[in-house]
Amino acid sequence: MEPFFTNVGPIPFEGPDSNNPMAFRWYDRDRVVLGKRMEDHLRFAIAYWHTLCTTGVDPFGGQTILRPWLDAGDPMALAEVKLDAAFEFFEKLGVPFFCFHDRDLAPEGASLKESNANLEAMADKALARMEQTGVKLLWGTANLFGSRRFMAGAATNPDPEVFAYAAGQVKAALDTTHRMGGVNYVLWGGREGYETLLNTDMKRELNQLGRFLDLVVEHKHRIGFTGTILIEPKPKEPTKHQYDFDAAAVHAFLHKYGLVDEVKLNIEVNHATLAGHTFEHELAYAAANGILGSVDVNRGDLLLGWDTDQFPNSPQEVALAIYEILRMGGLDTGGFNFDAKIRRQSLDPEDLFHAHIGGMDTCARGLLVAAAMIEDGKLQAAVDERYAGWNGDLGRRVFDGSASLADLSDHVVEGGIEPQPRSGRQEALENLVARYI
Ligand code: XUL
Ligand code: CO
Repeated sequence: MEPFFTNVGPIPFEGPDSNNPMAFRWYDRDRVVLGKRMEDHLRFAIAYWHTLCTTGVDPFGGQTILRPWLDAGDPMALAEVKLDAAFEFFEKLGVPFFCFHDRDLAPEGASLKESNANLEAMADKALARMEQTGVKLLWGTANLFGSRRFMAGAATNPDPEVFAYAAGQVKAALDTTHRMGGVNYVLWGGREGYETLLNTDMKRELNQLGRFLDLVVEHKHRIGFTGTILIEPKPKEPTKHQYDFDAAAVHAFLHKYGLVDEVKLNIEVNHATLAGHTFEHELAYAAANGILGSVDVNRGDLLLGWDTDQFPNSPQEVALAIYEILRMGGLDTGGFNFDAKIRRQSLDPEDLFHAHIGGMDTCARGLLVAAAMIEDGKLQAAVDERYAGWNGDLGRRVFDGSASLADLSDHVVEGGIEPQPRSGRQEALENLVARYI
């Protein structure tokens, strides 16, 4: 096998003083932070679709990024060339995991049967590379949005034959993920939404989506897959309105269909911001409700209103997100998947290394900052102090059911109570955060 990334060797850790662009300055995988190795906190994964398949195409222009496996030729032979480059990249970068869509690992065939056979064959080849390199699978997923047949949705399609086709595709992708030792399976509903209510029966579509998820969970148990099923919320793009809009919408959906104990969330930065939230808001909401599973780490662009999927580069932003993750005890089967792509003008194979090294270093710095925030404990102490009143008798009576609405009224009226507002100290806390950066 000829190497593809001929100008780059394994990426070493050289520390913050290094000027070597092909070295980590912060990501030191064996460094122990809060009792755990950095690698085990962050569980980095490479997104096969962006890292290997990005062509630079945008709505105004075609392919700019050239790769041998993107040339014309026998699709299975090209998929293998791509696989070799992928594992060379994973190994040189030193990441523990990758993630894939069925159709970026193996090409679509002339029928579902043929596509499934392609996927099986490529999974065998991937498994061999996984054994050689020790790189593992964080999650697999099915592409239920690219093909023309899914233009009106997959599970939410008006045609039950499309629902069945999608079911068949997910079955194959989940079976394959299981066979490859994947520790999660992701469902991102790329076209599970609508363009116009004029042609949409929303109630029916939601029931279809609930039923589909039920079938996936049932199949997971049938085959003995012990990984986590994850839904990835996104408010829009490609659809005008997507049903799995944000963490709160998915949480309500899981409750309605009785799946809240079966399914968790994969939260993505740029999806959170498209929904009008911060990344840490989505993480905090999911963590507060026990449904945080994994993250797709990337960033958007404040001045562009779409999903730009750029690599993270702000340690402060990432630190606030990791702070939420650490506070909930860390990701269990989840990890940090770089659902991020290089820009249209980033043509060189080396640009892929710069992108991932920067993203990994940003997350590593974010982890160190978040760990300092936890160890110092001042932020948590300020929050504890703010709510301290709830630990008293009144707070206890509200929650143990011993105080009715009338009792609370009496408490205030008879006690002549006038609550005294206290400062929220936002600026002081923001300054405190700035000290850790
Ligand atoms: C699309 C997106 C997907 C999912 C997997 O915005 O984030 O790549 O992560 O289908
Ligand atoms: Co994603």
